Amino acid sequence: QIRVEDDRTGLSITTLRSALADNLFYIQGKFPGTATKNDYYMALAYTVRDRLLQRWLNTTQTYRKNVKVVCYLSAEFLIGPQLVNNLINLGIYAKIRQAVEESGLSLQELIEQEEEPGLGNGGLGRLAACYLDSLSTLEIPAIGYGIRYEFGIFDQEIRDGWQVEITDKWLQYGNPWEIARPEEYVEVKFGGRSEHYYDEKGNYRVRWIPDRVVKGVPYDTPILGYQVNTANTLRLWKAEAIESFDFQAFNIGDYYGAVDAKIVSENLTKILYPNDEVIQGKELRLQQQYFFVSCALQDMIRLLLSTEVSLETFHQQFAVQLNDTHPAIGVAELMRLLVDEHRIDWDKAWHITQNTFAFTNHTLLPEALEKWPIELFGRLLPRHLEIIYEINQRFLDRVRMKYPRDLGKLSRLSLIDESGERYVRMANLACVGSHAINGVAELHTELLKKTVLKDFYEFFPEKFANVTNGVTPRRWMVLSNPRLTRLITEKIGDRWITHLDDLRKLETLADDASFRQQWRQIKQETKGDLAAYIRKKLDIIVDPKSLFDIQVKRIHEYKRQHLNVLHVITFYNRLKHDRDLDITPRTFIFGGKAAPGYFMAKLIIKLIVSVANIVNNDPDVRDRMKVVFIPDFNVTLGQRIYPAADLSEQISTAGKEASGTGNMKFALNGALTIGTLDGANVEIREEVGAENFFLFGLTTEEVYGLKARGYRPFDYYNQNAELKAVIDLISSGFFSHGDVDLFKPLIDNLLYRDDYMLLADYQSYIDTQEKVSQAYRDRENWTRMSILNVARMGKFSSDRSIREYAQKIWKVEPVPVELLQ
Ligand code: DL6
Repeated sequence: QIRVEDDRTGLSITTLRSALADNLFYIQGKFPGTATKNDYYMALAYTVRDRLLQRWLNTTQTYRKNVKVVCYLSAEFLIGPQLVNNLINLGIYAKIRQAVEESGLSLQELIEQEEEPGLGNGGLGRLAACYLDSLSTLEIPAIGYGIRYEFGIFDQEIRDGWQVEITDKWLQYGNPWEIARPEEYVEVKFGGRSEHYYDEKGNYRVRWIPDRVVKGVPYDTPILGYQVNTANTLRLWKAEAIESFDFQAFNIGDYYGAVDAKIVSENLTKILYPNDEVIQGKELRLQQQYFFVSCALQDMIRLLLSTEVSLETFHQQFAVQLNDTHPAIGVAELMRLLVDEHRIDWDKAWHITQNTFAFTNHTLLPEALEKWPIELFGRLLPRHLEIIYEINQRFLDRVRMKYPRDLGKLSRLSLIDESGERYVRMANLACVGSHAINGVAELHTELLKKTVLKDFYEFFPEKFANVTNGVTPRRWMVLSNPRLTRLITEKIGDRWITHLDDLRKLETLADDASFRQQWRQIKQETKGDLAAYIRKKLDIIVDPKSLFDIQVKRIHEYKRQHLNVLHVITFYNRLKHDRDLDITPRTFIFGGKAAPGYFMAKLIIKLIVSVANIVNNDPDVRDRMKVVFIPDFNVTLGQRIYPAADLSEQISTAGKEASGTGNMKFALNGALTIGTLDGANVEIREEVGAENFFLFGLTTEEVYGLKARGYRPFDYYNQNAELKAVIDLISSGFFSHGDVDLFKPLIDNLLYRDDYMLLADYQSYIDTQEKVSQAYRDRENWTRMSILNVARMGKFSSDRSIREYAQKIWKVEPVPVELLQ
């Protein structure tokens, strides 16, 4: 009997080759002779997507049967390139490679064609992506809801040392991973007024008469779990104009007017705001937030009603997680939908709403707490403002009962900031409208309870919980570090990929010299790959045998890339003073984007590049140090960089970094950490052991204490000759062609303000870096420490985080998917 495989699902090499050729012809419309690499990439992507569809459609089908679904609402999803991840999760990497090679192509070259969807700024968006991966892998029903930005995070170029932002046209050649569902569009209203009336039964009602309506069109991307049938959906919304509305609103025949309306509507989802920790309060941003949240909630209601289940069970059908305050308007929107549109009475609607939402806070920085001027808010969302006032009144009545006459409490807890210009406080709305509130690392949650959310903690202590962040071992190890994955799997089997605690089995191997040799060899080869990349892209030669000391993350003063630079210059000065100094050679590697309007962050990049130019061209220090700024740090580059690190720089001022996740990616790949007691560093150190972690710097309490006593950075400068020499060298124009003004803003800031206490931490940092250098010389022991770091990283799998959310907050269970159709 001859079995013929379906071209779209078959997995034999012959079928895969023929599917690739077919897709090239029928989808890309190309003969092999004229096809570009991108055509081949697209043909391959469609070949893989075909093999995903059965799982995806069966998953969607399974969820129609009354299962509780997690809806993760996030303004950002930084999912990274999809091709390899899907190959790994489908378990067909090797077969596809063979099929591609037998077709005369290089898989690596095709992989490099993929434009990553840069739909996020950094940690918060990447965390959302790791969580989607874990939700699918754990077979938990979930939908990610967000925005399909046409232009994601800008591409970064460095010109003359300065960051230049280039538009990210990630959709220009099409996106093979998404499927548009125009028939499932929803309408979203803006502006206008609310009208209060009595309905046919004499009940008091409110309706919203908007002055503008926009269409939200969903685009779905499958998120396949690792070697399971579950493929959850990431549903991103694109704004479009509603033709009929345009033609009613504008005089018929006013063609240009109608076109303008279309442009205005579509602008809504054009661009991702490129700021992470600072809010800008732009009207379009509030429109974006409301737009995707309204689309998502309407979508959920439609899903629910299509199964003929009562809307009053909404909170039993959906657990909606607010990823920071960006989707917090959802609290008011769900109330509006339930009360105004579905005529559920207020108290019942409030019960549903509170039991639906849970809120994750991702920052302690006051400048990141979102608030919207009342005038703007009321103009855009007049009905929501009324609803927020009503929620506030009822809530403040309870506050008054609990704390009679405490006006301070009342004004701090109020959803409205009335200390000057009036604002709606989104964090307060999220706290009041949710049944659970969490921080993203133990220290962060504790600090939330003591500082920014103190009054809420005192009022609703039962709502608070901690869920420490995690990262997915599929992307951040299996995909990005295939060599180490192979070695580990050879030794302990492959269960660790979904049960990261299994890495503990490596502990005993840390004492095995031949295992250590293999471990070292792999790190060396991976560093060699990064060195080759640096040479190709930047024409800088770095020595893979030197210690790779890496800091990659968004550029921000609190993350203190400039403290790292102070060390680089100290290292340089020491070498210059004593040319025979027996120093451990280092390559200092930096990467990260600065928010376009953040002058100081851009100046820090300029400083790094300027120092690099001097150091890398100074024959006195040749072969002993190099400094590299790798432009355009993104997920794809992260996959190259994390596995190549010896040392991970996690040096934020204690009490400022909520968690960090880069710290986890580095350590999982065998880098040792130099870090402060900040964010999840604290827990990483607890897990890997203090002896395998390079700790320095003030604790959070010491930071607070020193600030309270009156911190005088200038005294540190004055009293520390080596620090003074470093600062003076920058000020002298040594790194800026004699320009003494260039770095003055940065230096003045350090000497006279130093909000992030670099000067207070300088000596401790330098001393600890010296310990790092010494430790690196003992290669056997360093390797031992590296192995133990990896062995003890089990806690930091996003699978563990998702299990905690599922049990503590969402109350959801896995629902395995069977392939029925
Ligand atoms: O929780 C994910 C990530 C944390 O690991 C980082 O420590 C934190 O800085 C980041 N927060 C943001 C803030 N954006 N907002 N709002 O990106 O979240």
